[in-house]
Amino acid sequence: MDSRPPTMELAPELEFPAEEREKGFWKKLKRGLRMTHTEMIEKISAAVEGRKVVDEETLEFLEEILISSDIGVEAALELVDTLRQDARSQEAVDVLKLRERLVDEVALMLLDAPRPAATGDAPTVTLVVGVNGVGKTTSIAKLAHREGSKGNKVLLAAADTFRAAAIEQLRKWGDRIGVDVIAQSQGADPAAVVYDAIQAAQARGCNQIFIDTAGRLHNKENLMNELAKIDRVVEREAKGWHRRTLLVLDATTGQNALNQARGFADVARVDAVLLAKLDGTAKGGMAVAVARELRLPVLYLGVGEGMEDLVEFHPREFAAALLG
Ligand SMILES: Nc1nc2c(ncn2[C@@H]2O[C@H](COP(=O)(O)OP(=O)(O)OP(=O)(O)O)[C@@H](O)[C@H]2O)c(=O)[nH]1
Ligand SMILES: [Mg+2]
Repeated sequence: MDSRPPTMELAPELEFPAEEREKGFWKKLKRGLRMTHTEMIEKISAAVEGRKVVDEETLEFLEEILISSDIGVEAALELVDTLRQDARSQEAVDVLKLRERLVDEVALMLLDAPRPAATGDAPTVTLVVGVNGVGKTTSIAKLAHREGSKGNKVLLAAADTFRAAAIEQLRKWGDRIGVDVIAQSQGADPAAVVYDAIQAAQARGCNQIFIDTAGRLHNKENLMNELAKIDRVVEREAKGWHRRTLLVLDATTGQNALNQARGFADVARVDAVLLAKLDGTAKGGMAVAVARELRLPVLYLGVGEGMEDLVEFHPREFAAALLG
């Protein structure tokens, strides 16, 4: 049975509200982080082997391990520094406590990162952006499925009009999850598709719209204009709706994904990140770098190719699955 997170001594503010925990949450999160977790734990075990206390040499190994997990240099140095201070003030830190300390510190770090504005019950338009192949369309399907199962009425907008196959892919997902897809033909103006989608959503009483976009970043100006145009349509047509732009990053690309995020932040407002393909990489530490270095809230994690393979991001659970 693997449905509950391990119990650990954590500050009360790190406790995870049980009512938010979905069925299978912990299992999916663990599965998504398995490669990262295994690699980190193996390396940490090797670094502390034969030692009883955390000494300076262990701390140096640890620093390398943390950096190689893609949590970012800044976060790695800060974590190691905290442990160094522990070692000074308490004379000796037991190696058995090391992982517990790391879990706590990583969780605190993530809790300290910006959080997205609460949407309450407001109907929401989510513009989903990201470069080619990062997992936008699949993630939209997962989000739509998730919202649908919570009782929300969802509509998808096929605003990636660049390729006919992209529209077809979204339609297929729509059929599979039982959600309407608003589309025009290939080459149509993406903003016009979004306009149609908002009208349809209002007519059909939908309260969640997800907009699929094309992932071309090679021409920044084009992309900027396109996203700005979509944004104007949403602002004008979806009055009273909550608007957000969700950036999808491919976790397998590590530091490269962080650079993509910086690129997107230059051309559009980015409110939050969905970190996809966590299941296929040992670079799961990236979520920390996104929160810490980019100062962007991570909202969701993609942990597989199926419609159920999505988990909400929660700092304490993430830290526990990463290092606990
Ligand atoms: N393992 C795994 N694969 C994923 C995940 N998310 C997406 N994929 C796969 O990544 C590939 C690309 O996904 P898409 O959703 O088509 O990506 P996209 O960003 O829409 O791609 P473009 O529309 O071409 O820009 C597909 O084979 C997906 O099944 C994930 O969380 N885990
Ligand atoms: Mg796509």
